[in-house]
Amino acid sequence: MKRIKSIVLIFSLVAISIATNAQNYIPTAVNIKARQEFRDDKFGLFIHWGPFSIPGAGEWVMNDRNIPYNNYKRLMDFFNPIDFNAEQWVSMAKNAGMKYITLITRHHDGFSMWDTKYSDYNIMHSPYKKDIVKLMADECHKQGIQLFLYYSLLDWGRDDYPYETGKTGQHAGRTAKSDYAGYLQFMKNQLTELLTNYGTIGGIWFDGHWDQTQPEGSADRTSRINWKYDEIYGLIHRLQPQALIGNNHHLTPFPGEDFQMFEKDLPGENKSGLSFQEASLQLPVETCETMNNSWGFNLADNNYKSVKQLIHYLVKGAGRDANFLLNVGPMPNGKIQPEFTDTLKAIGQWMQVNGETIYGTRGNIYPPQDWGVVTVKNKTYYVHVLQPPAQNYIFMPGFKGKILSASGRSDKKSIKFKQQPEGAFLYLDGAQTNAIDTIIELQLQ
Ligand code: FHN
Repeated sequence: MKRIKSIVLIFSLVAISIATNAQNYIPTAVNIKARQEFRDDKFGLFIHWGPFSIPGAGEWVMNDRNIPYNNYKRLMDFFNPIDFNAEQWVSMAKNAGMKYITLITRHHDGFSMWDTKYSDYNIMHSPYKKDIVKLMADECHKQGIQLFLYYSLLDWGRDDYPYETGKTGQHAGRTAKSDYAGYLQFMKNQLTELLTNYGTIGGIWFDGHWDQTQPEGSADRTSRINWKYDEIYGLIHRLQPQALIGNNHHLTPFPGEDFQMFEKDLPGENKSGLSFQEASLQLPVETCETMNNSWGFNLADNNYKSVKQLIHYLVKGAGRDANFLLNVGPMPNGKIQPEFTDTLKAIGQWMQVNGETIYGTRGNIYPPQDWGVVTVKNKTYYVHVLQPPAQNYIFMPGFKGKILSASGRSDKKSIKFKQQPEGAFLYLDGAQTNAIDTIIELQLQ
């Protein structure tokens, strides 16, 4: 009898844990809709900003220079971005053709950019004393652009974060024993604030999981701690079911996540050494990239990418069915440097003319080629020729769909084509070409 009772007990415990487990996460209808809209949006602005911007040495300055946390924290006393203007930032993103903004609310240094009850290390204790998340959320809602919130799972200052097993933040000067249960509760409290006080949120962008794993590419990337994502993700989906959860762990998506992100890589590529994971075919995919080589404001970084390079990244991403989240690191005074604003303006002008070939399209329908990619909307295929071919034609190997017509998108003039069993040929002689992207529109049967 005793044995039967314990078997029943074990079964009940297993059933309860299955029921609450993110493994069984079934996205709600609003979440599925939000995923589709996210895929349609294609282009977003990433903003890395906070007291870490003050030294002008990137957002990792505390870790890179081994600054003890109690010294580093003093930056809060100088963070007074009097030139910050949410209206200007949101307009800048919209004019660049971006459909959403992903804002750092708390990076690895643990500074909270909003009025949080759960940590004194926050914007209300800086001389600025205004809730940045609120200012941005209100403006995003006003201008009709989605706001996603970046939230670091890793914390370089708190001693309840399991820093003993972490890869970074080792010179912060922490000695007390960590306590993940306490830290988890802290994160849940903060996430509850973010998801209740700022209206509708597009999603939560987690980062820092990799602090507790072997480096990317290692055979075993098991986390040294149990983050209890089912609790964290469950909370978010309960508070705002449409909010999309993504986690920059550089692994295949975990149960409960709604989109997958890549960092500094197009899905399927691994130039950064961070992207060994395969691109998800089920979830929306996003890739983020910097305008120079830094996320946070960096006075020494002049490695600016050209407008052409960034448009190519956007187009190549769309061809692979991925959104592009392009970063700016605003200056500590709240202004965004002209190298960034000029580039965004130019991308916006390109998007005004060519956005139709990007927004609402789907990629991965035809594989990327050396000459470029294809984006698709219904029966229209947009052939993006990014590298002009040496010969006078584009060859689309293995292309099977029946082409009814082909025309240059800019001049609408017909383009000669030929279809053979081995693929399609599009002839470019006489076609209007473009130095950034020659777009050919194919109508399919
Ligand atoms: O450490 C961060 C880094 O500062 C930045 O936020 C990027 C953005 O993808 N993510 C982490 C590195 O993987």
